[in-house]
Amino acid sequence: PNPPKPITSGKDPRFAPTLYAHVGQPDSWTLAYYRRNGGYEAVKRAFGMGADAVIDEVKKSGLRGRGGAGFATGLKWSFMPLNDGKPHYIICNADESEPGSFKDRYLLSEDPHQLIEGMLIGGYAMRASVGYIYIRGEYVHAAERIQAAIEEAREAGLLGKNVLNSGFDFQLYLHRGAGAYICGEETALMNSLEGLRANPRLKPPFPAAAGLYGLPTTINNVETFCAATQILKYGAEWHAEMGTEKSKGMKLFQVSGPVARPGVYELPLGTTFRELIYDWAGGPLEEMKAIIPGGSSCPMLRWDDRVLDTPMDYESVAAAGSMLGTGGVTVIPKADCIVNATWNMVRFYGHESCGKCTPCREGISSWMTRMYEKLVRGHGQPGDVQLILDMSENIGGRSFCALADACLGPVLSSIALFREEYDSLAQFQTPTYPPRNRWKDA
Ligand code: L3W
Repeated sequence: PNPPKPITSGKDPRFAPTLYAHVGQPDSWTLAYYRRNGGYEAVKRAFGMGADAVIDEVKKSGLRGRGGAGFATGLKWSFMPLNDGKPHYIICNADESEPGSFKDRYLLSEDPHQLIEGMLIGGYAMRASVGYIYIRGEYVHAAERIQAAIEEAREAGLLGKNVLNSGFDFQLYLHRGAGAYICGEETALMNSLEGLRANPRLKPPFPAAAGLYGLPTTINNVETFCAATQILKYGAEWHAEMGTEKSKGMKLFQVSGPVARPGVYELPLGTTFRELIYDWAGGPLEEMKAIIPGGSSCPMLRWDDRVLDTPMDYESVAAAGSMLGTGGVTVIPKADCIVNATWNMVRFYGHESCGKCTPCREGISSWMTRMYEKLVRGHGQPGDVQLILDMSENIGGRSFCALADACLGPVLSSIALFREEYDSLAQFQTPTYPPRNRWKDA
C-alpha cells in the first residue's frame, strides 16, 4: 500500500504518523477495525518474502530498538541461530516503567493488533513459535485489551497452528508483572518469566545465544515490534527515508512537565527539542532550567538554545552529553529545587534496586537516598556534595546491571549543572556550645 497521507500539520508534509495513527479512534483495538484499516496485510507480505528476506528488510529499514538502547533491530534478529533445531522464543518488553516514558501503554491498549502482527513477523523471521508479552502489572486496562486481542486473533486463525495457511505455527501469551522496574531489564525479565526472582543475569551470553529457559531468545520493545509491522507494510525504503542518516524512522516522543499540551507525539527522529516542546507540546508554562531527554536514566541537560536546537536522534543527543533513551522528555522549571527533583529520582531507583549487588543495594538504596534526604531536609553539611561524588565513583560501572548507573545519570548531571543549588543546601553546621566550666561559672 501507499504510505499514508499526513493527518497532522507536521513541518515536513511527507511524514505522517503510522504507529499512533489509530490511537483514540473508536473501536481501534478490535480485530474488525484493524482489518478494515489494512491490518494483517504486513504479515502476509512477510510470509510471501520468506524469513531471511524479512530480516534483510528490517536491516535495510535502519530500525533501531525503541526501548532505550537504540540497538540495530535487524542485526539483533540476525543473531538468532537459524537451523539449530531448538525452540526459539521472542519476547515483547512491555514493562514500561521508566519515569517519563508512557508511549507503549497507548500502543498496547489502543492498537494491540499492531503489536501482535509485529510479533508474528518477528516470530516468523526468527523461527520462533512461541512469543510472550511481558506487561507491567500496573497496566491493567492495557493487559485486558491485549488479552482480548490475543483471543480474537486466535479465533481468527492468526495465532496458533498454521497461521493464515502459511505453515508457520505461533503461540502468543500475555504475562503480567507484579510492579518491579527491574523486570524491564531483559535478563531480569526472563528470570521473572521463568518464575524466578527478577535478578539480572550476567551478559554475555546475550539472549540470542542463551535466553529464556536457556534457549535462543530475542527481546524487543513494544514500539519496535509495532515499527516492524509498519516496515513490512510500507517497505524498508519508506522507513529509511525518514529521520537522520543513522537514526531512521518515526519515534514516539513523550513530553511531561509544565507544558501546555503534555503527551505523546509521533515525529521523525532528528526533530529538535524546540520543535517538540514549542510547536507540538504548546510550549512551557513557566521559565525552565533543565530538560531530561529520554527518561529519568538519561543525564539532564541545561535548558538553553544549544540544547533546544539539538536534533533528537541517538547521535546528536549523545553529542550533547546525554542519551535519547525512550524519547521521554521531561522539563524541569526554574522554580523547582533541583536537589529535591533529583532526590525523587534517587528514591525511585533505590526502591527499585533488586538488591543483588552491593554497589546498588548499599550505594543507591541506602547511602545515596539518605544523603539526598539529609540535604533536602536541611541537614546538609559542607563536604556532603563531595561525599555524593565520591560515592558515585564507587558505584558507577561497578554494579551488576545498568540500574545503578542509570541512577547516577540524574545525580552527576544535576551536580555538574547546578552545583550552587547543592552547595546552598550543604551549609548546616553542627551547633557547638562552649563546654561549661562549672567551677569557673560558679
Ligand atoms: C548480542 C551483542 N546482543 C547488545 C542486545 C542486548 C539488548 C540490546 C541493547 O538497556 C537502555 C539502558 C537504559 N550481541 C549485543 C547484543 N545486545 N550487545 O542489544 O543492549 P544494551 O545492553 O545496550 O541495553 P539494555 O540493557 O537493553 C536499555 C535505557 O535503556 N533506558 C531505560 C529504558 C526503560 C524503558 C521502559 O521503561 N520502557 O525502556 C532509558 O534510557 O538506561 O541503557 O537486547 O541483548 N554483542
